[in-house]
Amino acid sequence: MEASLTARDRVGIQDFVLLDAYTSESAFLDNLRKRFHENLIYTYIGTLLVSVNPYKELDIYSKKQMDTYMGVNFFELPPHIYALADNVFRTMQSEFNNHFILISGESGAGKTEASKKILQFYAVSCPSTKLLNNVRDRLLLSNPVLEAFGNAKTLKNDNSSRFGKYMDIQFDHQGGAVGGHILSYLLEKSRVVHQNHGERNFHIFYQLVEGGEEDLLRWLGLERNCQHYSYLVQGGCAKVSSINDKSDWRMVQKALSVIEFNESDIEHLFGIIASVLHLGNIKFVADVRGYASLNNNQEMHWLLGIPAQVLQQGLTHRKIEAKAEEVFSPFSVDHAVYARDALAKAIYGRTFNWLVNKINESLANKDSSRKTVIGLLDIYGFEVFNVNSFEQFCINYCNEKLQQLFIQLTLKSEQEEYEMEGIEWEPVPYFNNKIICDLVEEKHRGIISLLDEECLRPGEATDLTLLEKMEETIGGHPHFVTHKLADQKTRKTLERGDFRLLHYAGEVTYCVVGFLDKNNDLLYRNGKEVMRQSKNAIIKHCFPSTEPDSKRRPETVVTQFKSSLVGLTEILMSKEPWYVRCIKPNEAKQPGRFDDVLVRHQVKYLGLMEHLRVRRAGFAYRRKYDIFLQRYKPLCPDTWPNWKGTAAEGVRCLIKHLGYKPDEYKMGRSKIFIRHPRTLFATEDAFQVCKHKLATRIQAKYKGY
Ligand code: AD9
Ligand code: MG
Repeated sequence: MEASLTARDRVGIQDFVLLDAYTSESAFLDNLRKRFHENLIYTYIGTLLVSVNPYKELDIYSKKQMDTYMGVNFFELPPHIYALADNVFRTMQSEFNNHFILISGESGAGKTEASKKILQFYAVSCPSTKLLNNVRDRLLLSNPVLEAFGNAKTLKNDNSSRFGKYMDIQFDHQGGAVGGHILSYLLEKSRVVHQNHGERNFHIFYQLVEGGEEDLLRWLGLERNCQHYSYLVQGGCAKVSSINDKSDWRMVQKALSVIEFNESDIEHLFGIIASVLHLGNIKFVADVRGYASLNNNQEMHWLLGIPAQVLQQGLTHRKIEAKAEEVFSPFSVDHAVYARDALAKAIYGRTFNWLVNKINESLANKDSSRKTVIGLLDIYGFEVFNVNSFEQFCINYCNEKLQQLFIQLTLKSEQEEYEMEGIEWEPVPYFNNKIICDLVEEKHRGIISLLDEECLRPGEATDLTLLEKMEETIGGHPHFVTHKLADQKTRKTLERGDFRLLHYAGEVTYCVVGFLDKNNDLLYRNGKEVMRQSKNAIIKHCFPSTEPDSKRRPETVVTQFKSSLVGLTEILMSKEPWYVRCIKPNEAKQPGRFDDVLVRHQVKYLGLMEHLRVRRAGFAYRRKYDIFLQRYKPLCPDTWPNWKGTAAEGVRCLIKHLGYKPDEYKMGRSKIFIRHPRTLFATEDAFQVCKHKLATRIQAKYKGY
C-alpha cells in the first residue's frame, strides 16, 4: 500500500477526472508536470487525451506496445495515443459509424507527430491481406511526401505544417484499411518566395539540392549549393541540425514510387521544383527608360520547356487588350519582381494541389460497398511571431474555428446525452470564442468582409484604408484593438499599421501590410498564358487552357478559405468526435523542460479546466446496461451465471451488491452513468481478481486429469 502510494505520488494520476478535491488549475498543472518528468506524456480527461510534447524519442511506440493496447479497455492500461486510436477503431467496428479525431494545440505542440502515430497504429493493427498491405503502405508513405512539400522550418517548429490536412481512413466490414482520402487546406505559398529570418522554404527544395543524384541535378541545371538560390537563403538557415535533408530525400523517393508516381511524373515534378529555384534567381535591371529587363538569361533554359523569348516577355510585360488589339505594357523592375514571385507561388501552389490529387488517386478505394471512416485532422497550430501577417491571420482564424467546434461538440454532446437519458445536469460556464469567430467572419461587418470589400477597389484601396475601415466598423469590439484604441483596451501601444486581435489563445498583433495583395493573390493573365506553353505535363494540367481568364473576379483567398472551413465543419459534424489536445512544454524545443507559465496558459485557452469540470460535474463513464452486466455479472451471486430479468434490473442488483453509493452513479434510460472512474476501476479490479480465482479453481479441478 505504502509503495503504491509513493508510486502514485511520483507518477501522478492518469485521468484528471480522478484528481482529488476540487479541480484547481495548480493541481492540474502539478499532475501534468509530475507525469512529464517521468516521461508519462499522456493523461486522460475521461476519453479526451492530453499530450505533452517530450521533445525526445520515447520508447513507447514499438510494435509490442501496439499489441499491448489492442483490444484493451481504456482504463486498464496507462494512457496512450494507441489506447485512443484503438478505442475509436473498436467503437467504429461495433457501432458501424464514422468518427474523427481532432488533434489540436499550438505550433510545435505535437499534432503532426500524434496524427502519424495514430496512422501507424492502424496500419499495423488492422487486419491485413496482401492487397491491403499496398493500401497501408500508401497511406503511411503519403506523409513524408506531403511533409516534404507542405512543411517547413519556422521559428516555432523545425517541421511546421504549412497547410491543413484532413485525412479519411476508410475501413471495410472486417476492419481492414481499404482506402483513404486527403483534403488539404490553404498552403502558405508566400513561403516559396520569402522566408523570415531563422525560417526555411519548404523542405523539398533543400532535399533536392542536398540529396538529388548528380545526374538529376545536372539535368535540372542545379548546383549542389543552397546558398546559390535566392529563394532558399532569405532566412539565413539553409542547414538545420535536426533535419537530414539527404536521408529525407531518399525517403521521399521511396514514397513516391510506392504511391505509384511513374518516372515521367517524378521527372516533371522535380522539373517544377528546379524551375521555381531558377525563377527565383532571375534578376531584373532597369533599362534606359526605367523598364525592367533581364540581366541574365542563363536560368531561362531550365524553365519548364517554355521558349525563352515567351517567358522573357511574360516576366517583363503585361498584356492589355485594347479594342481589337493586344498591347504589351512594360513593367518597372519592382513590378517584374512582383510578377516573377507571383508566378513562382502559383506554380508551387498548383503543383501542391496536383500532388494531393495524385496521392488521392492512389489511395482511392474502387470497391463501392459501404465503408466506415476515421478522419484525422491535423492543421497548422495557433502561432504568434514578432511580425504576424495575413498567413498568421488565416491560420489563427482556422484555430478559432476548431476551438468553436470543440466547444460546441463537447458541451452539446454532453447535454444531449444527459437529456436523452433523463439525467439532471447543471451547465458549466466557459468562454465561448464565437464572439471572435463572428468578429472575423460576420457578413458585412467582419474582418473578412471588410478585407474583401477593399480588394474590390483596386487603385483606391490600400492596406491602410483597410485599417481605417476596420477601425470605423469594428473599433468598438472588445477583441479588436488598433493604434488609436490600444491604450484604453490593453494598455500596450501599437504601431500605426498594426491591429491586434485578442484571440482565444492570446493576443496577436498583425501587420496589415500585404493583406490586400495576399488576399487578391493576382497572377497576371499573361503569366498564365506563358505557363500554357510549357512542355511540362503537370504544369499543362495545372494551367489548363479552359481556365476562365480574369473577366470574372476569382474568389479571394480568405473567402475561399472560409468556405473550405465551413465544408470541413460539416464533414466533422457528421461524425463522432474524439480529441487529442497537444501541449508544448517550452519554447526552446528542449527535452525535460516544463515551463509552468507557458503550460498554464495553454491549459487555460484549450479549455481543459472547463472540459474537466463538465466531466466531473457530470459522469466520467457511461456504459450500456447489457455491456456492463455482461462483464461484471460474476461479481454477484444473484447475477451469475445468468440473470433472468432486464439488463437494467440486473445492473441495479449488481451495484447494490457491490455497495455503490447513491451519489456515485445514476441510472439513465439505457445506460448506467458512473461519476468517478475510480468506482469503475474498483469494480474492474474486483473483476480481475474474480477472474483469476475462477481460473485457478478450474485449473485445480482439472489437475491430474
Ligand atoms: V505545427 O502547428 O505543424 O507548427 P505540430 O504539428 O503541433 O506543429 P509537431 O508534431 O511537428 O508539431 O512536433 C514538433 C516536434 O516535436 C517534432 O518534430 C518532434 O521533434 C517533437 N515531438 C512531437 N511529438 C513528439 C513525440 N510524441 N515524441 C517525440 C515529439 N517527439
Ligand atoms: Mg504540424
